[in-house]
Amino acid sequence: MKKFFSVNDVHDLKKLVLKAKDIKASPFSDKQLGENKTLGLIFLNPSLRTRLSTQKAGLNLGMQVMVMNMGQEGWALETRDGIAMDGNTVEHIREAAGVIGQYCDVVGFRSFPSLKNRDEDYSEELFNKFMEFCKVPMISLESATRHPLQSFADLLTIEEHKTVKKPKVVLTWAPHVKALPQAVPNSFAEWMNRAEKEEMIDFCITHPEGYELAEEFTKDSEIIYNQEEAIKDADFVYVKNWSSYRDYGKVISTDSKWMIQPDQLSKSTKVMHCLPVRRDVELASSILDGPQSLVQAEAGNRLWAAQTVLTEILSS
Ligand code: AN0
Ligand code: CP
Repeated sequence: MKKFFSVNDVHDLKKLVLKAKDIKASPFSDKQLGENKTLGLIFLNPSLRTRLSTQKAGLNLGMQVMVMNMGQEGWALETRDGIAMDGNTVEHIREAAGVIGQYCDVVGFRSFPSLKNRDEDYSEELFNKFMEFCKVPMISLESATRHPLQSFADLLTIEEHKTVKKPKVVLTWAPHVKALPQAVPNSFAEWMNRAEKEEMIDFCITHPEGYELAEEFTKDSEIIYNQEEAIKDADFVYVKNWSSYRDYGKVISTDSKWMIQPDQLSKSTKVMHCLPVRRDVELASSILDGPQSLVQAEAGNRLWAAQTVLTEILSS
């Protein structure tokens, strides 16, 4: 594996999940693999789970790990070519990424979308340029349109907790006070579509009208506008807010009826969320604190997803 940006970088999905289970069962069996190798984790935006789990994954493999909150502590980055840098940006991505690539053997990079210009965000210019100029294998720590380490951890969590061969997985929109990226639901849909193709799950999506995600991620997934109908009989309900893709970056509804109530769930339904979660806005605290919640299991699995991806990159 030379990069981990989307599910398309995964050759064999089932094998990758099995590998993650093996690594989870025996986390230190490859602790020589990363000897004398450096992992750089570059954040343009905040993070708790991604930062700590990916750092720990590198340490478990014997890597040296450097973390930089570039958004706060780095020079203001320019990405455009052909302009005189006489404004607020101080350093061009060509120089910055080139320098970081010399110090690291693998680079993880987080950059959220602007949510202002859809074409720019969906071109993934920032991630792609960084990769072009740093010249070492790169891992997405959440880019403008995807969060593959999260989706991988989510699939692992589903595989571990399923009680039927082909569980029903439902992605549901939830209310939020702010405009959030589509990266997590895009990526989840992309991974679940692949898992559905491999007969691992059944997948559908529910959201208010106007919150349709880009078809390149949802493909021909069923979209059900009635949440109650969609989540009925679900084995896993994946809760996430996102802003509109069509009316790009806008919050077009904050309808609190879309926050699932415990009595809407059947007893066997498990509830997932990538975190951070706004309690009693996106998800009822009684669900989060109850036995149906898998949020801690998902966050725990972020470590094994990251360690599996690093193992694949280091051994290729
Ligand atoms: C981010 C998002 O929705 O993409 C990160 C989630 C992992 N969430 C927030 O900004 C609250
Ligand atoms: N789920 C997730 O990526 O969390 P952080 O934004 O805290 O890294």
